[in-house]
Amino acid sequence: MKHHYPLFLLFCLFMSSLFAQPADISDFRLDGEAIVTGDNCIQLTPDREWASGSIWYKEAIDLSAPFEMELKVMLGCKDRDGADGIVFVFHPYAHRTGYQGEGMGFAGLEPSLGIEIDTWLNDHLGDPYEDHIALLRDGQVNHRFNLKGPVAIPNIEDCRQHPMKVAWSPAGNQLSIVLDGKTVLTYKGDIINKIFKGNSKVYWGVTAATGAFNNRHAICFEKLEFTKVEEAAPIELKGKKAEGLLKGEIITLDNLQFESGSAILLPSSKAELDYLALLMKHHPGLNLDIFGHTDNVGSASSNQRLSQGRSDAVADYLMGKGIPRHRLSPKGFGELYPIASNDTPGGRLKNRRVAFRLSKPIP
Ligand SMILES: [Ca+2]
Ligand SMILES: [Ca+2]
Repeated sequence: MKHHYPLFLLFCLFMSSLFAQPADISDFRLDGEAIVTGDNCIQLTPDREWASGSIWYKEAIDLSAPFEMELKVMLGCKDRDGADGIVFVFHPYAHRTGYQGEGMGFAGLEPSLGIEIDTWLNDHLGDPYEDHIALLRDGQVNHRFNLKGPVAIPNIEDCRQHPMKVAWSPAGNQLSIVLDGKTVLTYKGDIINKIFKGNSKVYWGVTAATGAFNNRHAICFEKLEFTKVEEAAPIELKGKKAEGLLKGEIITLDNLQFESGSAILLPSSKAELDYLALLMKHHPGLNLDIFGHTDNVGSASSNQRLSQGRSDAVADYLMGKGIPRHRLSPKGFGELYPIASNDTPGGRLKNRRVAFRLSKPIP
Protein backbone atom coordinates (compact mmCIF):
# COMPACT_ATOMS: atom_id res chain seq x y z
CA MET A 1 0.00 0.00 0.00
CA LYS A 2 1.34 3.43 -0.88
CA HIS A 3 1.37 5.92 1.96
CA HIS A 4 1.06 9.60 1.31
CA TYR A 5 2.13 10.93 4.66
CA PRO A 6 1.23 14.60 4.35
CA LEU A 7 -2.17 13.67 3.00
CA PHE A 8 -2.50 10.97 5.61
CA LEU A 9 -1.84 13.48 8.38
CA LEU A 10 -4.43 15.83 6.95
CA PHE A 11 -6.79 12.91 6.76
CA CYS A 12 -6.20 12.06 10.43
CA LEU A 13 -6.95 15.65 11.40
CA PHE A 14 -10.11 15.51 9.36
CA MET A 15 -11.14 12.22 10.98
CA SER A 16 -10.45 13.31 14.54
CA SER A 17 -12.45 16.49 14.14
CA LEU A 18 -15.23 14.41 12.67
CA PHE A 19 -15.54 12.02 15.55
CA ALA A 20 -14.62 13.88 18.71
CA GLN A 21 -17.83 14.53 20.58
CA PRO A 22 -17.34 17.02 23.38
CA ALA A 23 -20.08 16.23 25.88
CA ASP A 24 -22.24 18.77 27.61
CA ILE A 25 -24.59 18.42 30.58
CA SER A 26 -27.53 18.86 28.22
CA ASP A 27 -26.43 15.64 26.48
CA PHE A 28 -27.46 13.65 29.55
CA ARG A 29 -30.73 12.56 31.14
CA LEU A 30 -30.85 12.67 34.91
CA ASP A 31 -32.75 10.11 36.95
CA GLY A 32 -33.39 9.59 40.68
CA GLU A 33 -31.74 12.15 42.92
CA ALA A 34 -29.13 13.24 40.39
CA ILE A 35 -28.82 17.05 40.16
CA VAL A 36 -26.65 19.44 38.20
CA THR A 37 -24.29 21.17 40.64
CA GLY A 38 -22.24 23.29 38.29
CA ASP A 39 -21.30 23.83 34.69
CA ASN A 40 -19.49 20.53 34.54
CA CYS A 41 -20.64 18.51 37.49
CA ILE A 42 -23.54 16.30 38.42
CA GLN A 43 -24.14 15.04 41.94
CA LEU A 44 -25.50 11.52 41.71
CA THR A 45 -26.33 11.22 45.41
CA PRO A 46 -26.05 13.55 48.40
CA ASP A 47 -24.30 12.26 51.53
CA ARG A 48 -27.55 11.02 52.96
CA GLU A 49 -28.88 7.55 53.78
CA TRP A 50 -30.74 5.58 51.12
CA ALA A 51 -30.24 7.86 48.14
CA SER A 52 -29.71 6.91 44.50
CA GLY A 53 -29.31 8.66 41.18
CA SER A 54 -28.08 8.17 37.65
CA ILE A 55 -27.22 10.06 34.48
CA TRP A 56 -27.51 8.66 30.96
CA TYR A 57 -26.01 9.89 27.75
CA LYS A 58 -29.00 10.59 25.47
CA GLU A 59 -27.56 8.99 22.35
CA ALA A 60 -27.00 5.27 22.04
CA ILE A 61 -23.49 4.17 21.18
CA ASP A 62 -22.57 1.32 18.92
CA LEU A 63 -20.34 -1.31 20.48
CA SER A 64 -19.34 -2.51 17.02
CA ALA A 65 -17.24 0.68 16.81
CA PRO A 66 -14.42 1.58 19.16
CA PHE A 67 -14.69 4.44 21.67
CA GLU A 68 -12.98 6.18 24.54
CA MET A 69 -14.68 8.07 27.34
CA GLU A 70 -13.10 10.21 29.98
CA LEU A 71 -14.64 11.69 33.08
CA LYS A 72 -13.90 12.38 36.70
CA VAL A 73 -15.49 10.51 39.55
CA MET A 74 -15.89 11.68 43.14
CA LEU A 75 -16.87 9.16 45.81
CA GLY A 76 -17.17 11.41 48.82
CA CYS A 77 -15.07 12.26 51.86
CA LYS A 78 -15.88 9.51 54.37
CA ASP A 79 -13.52 6.57 54.17
CA ARG A 80 -14.35 4.40 57.21
CA ASP A 81 -18.10 4.80 57.15
CA GLY A 82 -18.71 5.92 53.56
CA ALA A 83 -20.88 3.93 51.12
CA ASP A 84 -21.77 2.54 48.60
CA GLY A 85 -20.24 3.40 45.24
CA ILE A 86 -20.54 4.33 41.60
CA VAL A 87 -21.13 2.12 38.56
CA PHE A 88 -20.39 3.00 34.95
CA VAL A 89 -23.12 1.16 33.03
CA PHE A 90 -23.98 -0.01 29.50
CA HIS A 91 -27.63 -0.90 29.16
CA PRO A 92 -30.26 -0.98 26.37
CA TYR A 93 -32.45 1.55 28.24
CA ALA A 94 -31.48 5.12 28.90
CA HIS A 95 -33.44 6.19 31.93
CA ARG A 96 -33.16 3.81 34.83
CA THR A 97 -31.63 3.59 38.24
CA GLY A 98 -31.30 0.22 39.95
CA TYR A 99 -31.46 -0.70 43.63
CA GLN A 100 -30.00 1.46 46.38
CA GLY A 101 -27.47 0.52 49.03
CA GLU A 102 -25.18 -2.30 48.03
CA GLY A 103 -26.84 -2.25 44.57
CA MET A 104 -25.15 1.14 43.82
CA GLY A 105 -28.02 2.06 41.48
CA PHE A 106 -26.93 -0.80 39.20
CA ALA A 107 -28.51 -3.88 40.78
CA GLY A 108 -31.49 -5.10 38.78
CA LEU A 109 -30.52 -3.47 35.46
CA GLU A 110 -30.58 -6.36 33.01
CA PRO A 111 -29.05 -6.98 30.53
CA SER A 112 -26.12 -4.78 31.35
CA LEU A 113 -22.42 -4.39 31.74
CA GLY A 114 -21.23 -2.43 34.79
CA ILE A 115 -17.87 -1.14 35.90
CA GLU A 116 -18.21 -0.68 39.65
CA ILE A 117 -16.19 1.42 42.03
CA ASP A 118 -17.37 -0.08 45.32
CA THR A 119 -16.41 1.53 48.63
CA TRP A 120 -18.35 -0.62 51.10
CA LEU A 121 -17.55 -4.15 52.18
CA ASN A 122 -20.57 -6.43 51.89
CA ASP A 123 -19.47 -9.87 53.09
CA HIS A 124 -22.25 -11.79 51.41
CA LEU A 125 -21.35 -10.28 48.00
CA GLY A 126 -17.72 -11.30 48.24
CA ASP A 127 -16.46 -7.70 48.50
CA PRO A 128 -12.81 -7.32 49.51
CA TYR A 129 -11.84 -5.13 52.46
CA GLU A 130 -10.45 -2.39 50.20
CA ASP A 131 -12.25 -0.05 47.85
CA HIS A 132 -12.36 -1.97 44.61
CA ILE A 133 -13.20 -2.10 40.92
CA ALA A 134 -14.89 -4.97 39.12
CA LEU A 135 -16.66 -5.69 35.88
CA LEU A 136 -20.22 -6.78 36.64
CA ARG A 137 -23.00 -8.05 34.41
CA ASP A 138 -26.79 -8.05 34.29
CA GLY A 139 -27.34 -5.98 37.40
CA GLN A 140 -25.65 -8.52 39.66
CA VAL A 141 -23.35 -7.02 42.30
CA ASN A 142 -22.28 -10.36 43.76
CA HIS A 143 -18.66 -11.04 42.79
CA ARG A 144 -19.49 -14.71 42.31
CA PHE A 145 -21.08 -13.65 39.01
CA ASN A 146 -18.71 -10.89 37.93
CA LEU A 147 -16.79 -10.92 34.67
CA LYS A 148 -13.52 -9.61 36.08
CA GLY A 149 -12.18 -8.46 39.43
CA PRO A 150 -12.59 -7.39 42.14
CA VAL A 151 -9.36 -5.39 41.93
CA ALA A 152 -8.40 -3.54 45.11
CA ILE A 153 -7.59 0.18 44.70
CA PRO A 154 -6.25 2.76 47.17
CA ASN A 155 -8.89 4.60 49.22
CA ILE A 156 -10.94 6.62 46.77
CA GLU A 157 -13.24 8.33 49.33
CA ASP A 158 -10.78 11.17 49.73
CA CYS A 159 -12.88 14.19 48.72
CA ARG A 160 -11.08 14.34 45.40
CA GLN A 161 -11.99 13.97 41.77
CA HIS A 162 -10.39 10.96 40.13
CA PRO A 163 -9.92 10.80 36.36
CA MET A 164 -11.34 7.65 34.82
CA LYS A 165 -11.12 6.41 31.27
CA VAL A 166 -13.07 3.61 29.64
CA ALA A 167 -11.90 2.37 26.25
CA TRP A 168 -13.46 -0.28 24.05
CA SER A 169 -11.92 -1.93 21.01
CA PRO A 170 -14.28 -4.24 19.11
CA ALA A 171 -11.43 -5.53 16.95
CA GLY A 172 -9.74 -7.04 20.00
CA ASN A 173 -13.02 -7.41 21.94
CA GLN A 174 -11.25 -5.55 24.71
CA LEU A 175 -12.48 -3.20 27.40
CA SER A 176 -9.96 -1.35 29.51
CA ILE A 177 -10.41 0.90 32.49
CA VAL A 178 -7.89 3.47 33.57
CA LEU A 179 -8.25 5.14 36.99
CA ASP A 180 -5.90 7.87 38.20
CA GLY A 181 -3.73 7.25 35.17
CA LYS A 182 -3.30 3.52 35.83
CA THR A 183 -4.87 0.67 33.89
CA VAL A 184 -6.73 -1.09 36.69
CA LEU A 185 -8.75 -3.61 34.70
CA THR A 186 -8.90 -5.05 31.22
CA TYR A 187 -11.39 -7.55 29.95
CA LYS A 188 -11.47 -9.51 26.72
CA GLY A 189 -14.79 -10.92 25.63
CA ASP A 190 -17.58 -10.80 23.10
CA ILE A 191 -19.68 -8.29 25.02
CA ILE A 192 -22.13 -7.72 22.16
CA ASN A 193 -23.18 -11.36 21.92
CA LYS A 194 -22.45 -12.52 25.44
CA ILE A 195 -24.27 -9.72 27.27
CA PHE A 196 -26.50 -7.96 24.76
CA LYS A 197 -27.59 -10.95 22.63
CA GLY A 198 -26.16 -9.49 19.44
CA ASN A 199 -27.59 -5.99 19.92
CA SER A 200 -24.64 -3.61 19.62
CA LYS A 201 -26.57 -0.38 20.29
CA VAL A 202 -26.62 0.48 23.96
CA TYR A 203 -26.81 3.51 26.20
CA TRP A 204 -24.17 4.37 28.73
CA GLY A 205 -24.67 6.00 32.06
CA VAL A 206 -23.34 6.36 35.57
CA THR A 207 -25.28 5.25 38.64
CA ALA A 208 -24.64 5.65 42.36
CA ALA A 209 -26.38 4.91 45.64
CA THR A 210 -26.08 5.05 49.40
CA GLY A 211 -27.63 2.79 52.03
CA ALA A 212 -27.45 2.67 55.81
CA PHE A 213 -24.12 4.47 55.35
CA ASN A 214 -23.52 7.18 52.81
CA ASN A 215 -21.18 9.39 50.87
CA ARG A 216 -21.59 12.11 48.32
CA HIS A 217 -21.20 10.70 44.79
CA ALA A 218 -20.56 12.98 41.85
CA ILE A 219 -19.06 13.06 38.40
CA CYS A 220 -17.48 15.99 36.66
CA PHE A 221 -16.67 16.16 33.04
CA GLU A 222 -14.63 19.25 32.74
CA LYS A 223 -12.44 17.12 30.55
CA LEU A 224 -14.92 14.53 29.46
CA GLU A 225 -14.19 13.44 25.96
CA PHE A 226 -16.51 11.06 24.29
CA THR A 227 -14.68 10.08 21.16
CA LYS A 228 -15.60 7.48 18.66
CA VAL A 229 -12.16 6.28 17.67
CA GLU A 230 -12.31 4.86 14.19
CA GLU A 231 -10.35 1.72 13.38
CA ALA A 232 -7.27 2.20 11.17
CA ALA A 233 -8.68 4.15 8.28
CA PRO A 234 -7.90 3.36 4.67
CA ILE A 235 -6.06 6.13 2.88
CA GLU A 236 -6.70 5.35 -0.77
CA LEU A 237 -9.92 7.34 -0.85
CA LYS A 238 -7.97 10.29 0.35
CA GLY A 239 -8.43 14.03 0.64
CA LYS A 240 -9.34 15.11 -2.86
CA LYS A 241 -11.63 12.23 -3.71
CA ALA A 242 -13.57 12.54 -0.48
CA GLU A 243 -13.79 16.29 -1.06
CA GLY A 244 -14.99 15.73 -4.63
CA LEU A 245 -17.65 13.29 -3.47
CA LEU A 246 -18.94 15.77 -0.92
CA LYS A 247 -19.16 18.37 -3.69
CA GLY A 248 -21.29 16.04 -5.80
CA GLU A 249 -18.60 15.01 -8.30
CA ILE A 250 -18.60 11.57 -9.89
CA ILE A 251 -15.63 9.67 -8.49
CA THR A 252 -14.05 6.38 -9.53
CA LEU A 253 -12.30 4.32 -6.88
CA ASP A 254 -8.89 3.06 -8.01
CA ASN A 255 -8.84 -0.07 -5.94
CA LEU A 256 -12.35 -1.32 -6.53
CA GLN A 257 -11.88 -4.67 -8.24
CA PHE A 258 -13.90 -7.79 -8.96
CA GLU A 259 -13.11 -11.35 -9.85
CA SER A 260 -12.74 -11.53 -13.61
CA GLY A 261 -16.09 -11.70 -15.39
CA SER A 262 -17.91 -11.86 -12.05
CA ALA A 263 -19.64 -9.59 -9.56
CA ILE A 264 -17.62 -10.91 -6.61
CA LEU A 265 -15.66 -8.13 -4.92
CA LEU A 266 -11.96 -8.75 -4.41
CA PRO A 267 -10.92 -8.30 -0.74
CA SER A 268 -8.58 -5.47 -1.81
CA SER A 269 -11.66 -3.39 -2.65
CA LYS A 270 -13.01 -3.36 0.84
CA ALA A 271 -10.82 -0.73 2.46
CA GLU A 272 -12.07 2.04 0.18
CA LEU A 273 -15.66 0.90 0.49
CA ASP A 274 -15.33 0.90 4.28
CA TYR A 275 -14.24 4.48 4.11
CA LEU A 276 -17.13 5.30 1.80
CA ALA A 277 -19.52 3.76 4.35
CA LEU A 278 -17.93 5.90 7.04
CA LEU A 279 -18.31 9.02 4.94
CA MET A 280 -22.00 8.23 4.40
CA LYS A 281 -22.59 7.64 8.11
CA HIS A 282 -21.27 11.10 8.84
CA HIS A 283 -23.38 12.69 6.12
CA PRO A 284 -26.72 11.01 6.77
CA GLY A 285 -28.52 13.50 4.49
CA LEU A 286 -26.68 12.29 1.37
CA ASN A 287 -27.54 9.32 -0.83
CA LEU A 288 -25.18 7.39 -3.07
CA ASP A 289 -25.49 6.60 -6.76
CA ILE A 290 -23.42 3.60 -7.80
CA PHE A 291 -22.71 3.39 -11.54
CA GLY A 292 -21.34 0.15 -12.96
CA HIS A 293 -19.55 0.19 -16.37
CA THR A 294 -17.77 -2.43 -18.51
CA ASP A 295 -15.57 -2.53 -21.63
CA ASN A 296 -17.00 -3.76 -24.93
CA VAL A 297 -15.71 -7.33 -24.72
CA GLY A 298 -18.63 -9.74 -24.75
CA SER A 299 -22.25 -9.07 -25.65
CA ALA A 300 -23.95 -5.83 -24.74
CA SER A 301 -26.59 -7.63 -22.71
CA SER A 302 -24.12 -9.69 -20.69
CA ASN A 303 -22.10 -6.52 -20.04
CA GLN A 304 -25.23 -4.78 -18.85
CA ARG A 305 -25.98 -7.66 -16.45
CA LEU A 306 -22.41 -7.73 -15.21
CA SER A 307 -22.32 -3.98 -14.53
CA GLN A 308 -25.63 -4.15 -12.68
CA GLY A 309 -24.40 -7.15 -10.69
CA ARG A 310 -21.25 -5.29 -9.68
CA SER A 311 -23.16 -2.18 -8.61
CA ASP A 312 -25.48 -4.40 -6.60
CA ALA A 313 -22.51 -6.15 -4.99
CA VAL A 314 -21.14 -2.77 -3.90
CA ALA A 315 -24.55 -1.76 -2.52
CA ASP A 316 -24.80 -5.07 -0.63
CA TYR A 317 -21.38 -4.53 0.84
CA LEU A 318 -22.27 -1.02 2.01
CA MET A 319 -25.54 -2.28 3.49
CA GLY A 320 -23.48 -4.83 5.40
CA LYS A 321 -21.61 -1.84 6.84
CA GLY A 322 -24.83 -0.32 8.12
CA ILE A 323 -25.92 1.95 5.25
CA PRO A 324 -29.69 1.61 4.73
CA ARG A 325 -30.89 0.31 1.35
CA HIS A 326 -32.92 3.43 0.59
CA ARG A 327 -29.76 5.55 0.53
CA LEU A 328 -28.18 3.45 -2.23
CA SER A 329 -29.02 3.46 -5.96
CA PRO A 330 -27.00 0.82 -7.82
CA LYS A 331 -27.23 1.07 -11.61
CA GLY A 332 -25.61 -0.85 -14.45
CA PHE A 333 -24.74 0.90 -17.73
CA GLY A 334 -22.87 -1.95 -19.40
CA GLU A 335 -20.58 -0.71 -22.19
CA LEU A 336 -22.63 2.41 -23.01
CA TYR A 337 -20.32 5.05 -21.52
CA PRO A 338 -16.64 4.36 -22.18
CA ILE A 339 -14.18 6.93 -20.83
CA ALA A 340 -11.28 5.58 -22.93
CA SER A 341 -10.71 3.64 -26.13
CA ASN A 342 -11.80 0.00 -26.10
CA ASP A 343 -9.08 -0.77 -28.67
CA THR A 344 -6.26 -1.01 -26.14
CA PRO A 345 -5.92 -3.13 -22.98
CA GLY A 346 -5.20 0.05 -20.96
CA GLY A 347 -8.31 1.72 -22.32
CA ARG A 348 -10.48 -1.31 -21.58
CA LEU A 349 -9.13 -1.42 -18.01
CA LYS A 350 -10.24 2.20 -17.54
CA ASN A 351 -13.66 1.43 -18.92
CA ARG A 352 -14.26 -1.44 -16.48
CA ARG A 353 -15.13 0.67 -13.46
CA VAL A 354 -17.61 1.52 -10.77
CA ALA A 355 -18.23 5.20 -10.20
CA PHE A 356 -19.89 6.95 -7.29
CA ARG A 357 -21.81 10.13 -6.71
CA LEU A 358 -23.15 11.47 -3.43
CA SER A 359 -26.31 13.49 -3.82
CA LYS A 360 -29.06 15.08 -1.82
CA PRO A 361 -32.31 13.15 -2.14
CA ILE A 362 -35.02 14.84 -4.19
CA PRO A 363 -37.66 16.00 -1.74
CA1 LIG B 1 -20.15 -3.13 48.39
CA1 LIG C 1 -12.47 3.65 51.20
